[in-house]
Amino acid sequence: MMGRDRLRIAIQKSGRLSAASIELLARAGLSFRMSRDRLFCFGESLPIDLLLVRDDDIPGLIQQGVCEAGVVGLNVAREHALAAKDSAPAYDELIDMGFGGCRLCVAVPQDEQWDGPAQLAGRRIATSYPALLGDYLQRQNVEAEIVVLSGSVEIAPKLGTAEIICDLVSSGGTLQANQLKEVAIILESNAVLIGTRASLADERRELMDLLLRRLDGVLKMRESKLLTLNTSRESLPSVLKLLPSSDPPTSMQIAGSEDRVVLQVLCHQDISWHQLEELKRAGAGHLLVMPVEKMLA
Ligand code: PRT
Ligand code: ZN
Repeated sequence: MMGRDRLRIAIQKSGRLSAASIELLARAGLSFRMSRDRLFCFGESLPIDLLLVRDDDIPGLIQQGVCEAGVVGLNVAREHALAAKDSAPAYDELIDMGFGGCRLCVAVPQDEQWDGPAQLAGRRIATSYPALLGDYLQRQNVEAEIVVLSGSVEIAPKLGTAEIICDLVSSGGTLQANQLKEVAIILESNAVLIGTRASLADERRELMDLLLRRLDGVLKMRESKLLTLNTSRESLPSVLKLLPSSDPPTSMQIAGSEDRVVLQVLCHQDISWHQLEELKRAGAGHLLVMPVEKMLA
């Protein structure tokens, strides 16, 4: 294949993942100009363009080499990879994008008592995820009939198509409204960036690495907190030992005080109440934890 010097990322055209995908890419410093047909966005700040498509088409587009990466639910990425079991996966799961959370569940009628997966033997189960469901049943050593539906799986019991379903759940409201209850989780899903980093040899390899570094930075920053505290010089060594971060802290002298210093440190994960209490016991005062996102907003 001829080398290309622009990278193409496929994202969902309209649906649950569209806005968050664009927002995250924008935060990573990518800006775009939309084509008239609204199917293509030309990358202005970097040579990275977007294709706007149905999410189900994204794994196939990567496989065909039409684009190098895409944002899909882990449910779509895994379903497609499992369905193509004989061929090597055409993409890797590169980054968990941290949005679009849901779970693929088995749900049974509310009035059915649940004693475990063996209960699914010989039953009809409606789903849009036959490969993931088939894999789950196999792991549970259960044989059941899989009825493939492309949408509105939750109404299958009412239509008499199947009494059990396997579908995505987020709030649980849809199951409840259809007198169903969740009994087993097959997959916890988030939106993921999938792509073909390993097989890229031209400029696209560098662009992909740049994109991954930037997304990683944005996602880390999303979870980051800035911890500010002050302490006496005497307590400083024991407070420093307890700081919940591997980043070096900044220290500032308080004006007019010889003894007290202010410390600030960026923490890339949650800071527990227990950690704060330990810092206080070591002599830290005026502790303040601020999400970095709020400070930038
Ligand atoms: O047109 P296109 O094919 O691109 O869109 P689509 O209709 O296939 O996808 P879309 O936009 O509905 O979902 C895209 C992705 O969002 C999915 O692949 C999941 O990774 C993720 N996601 C997160 C969800 C949900 N939450 C979700 N709740 N996808 C679907 N649902 C549906 C579910 O199927 C059920 O009908 O919402 C209903 C359940 O929601 P609750 O809140 O009532 O439990
Ligand atoms: Zn879809």
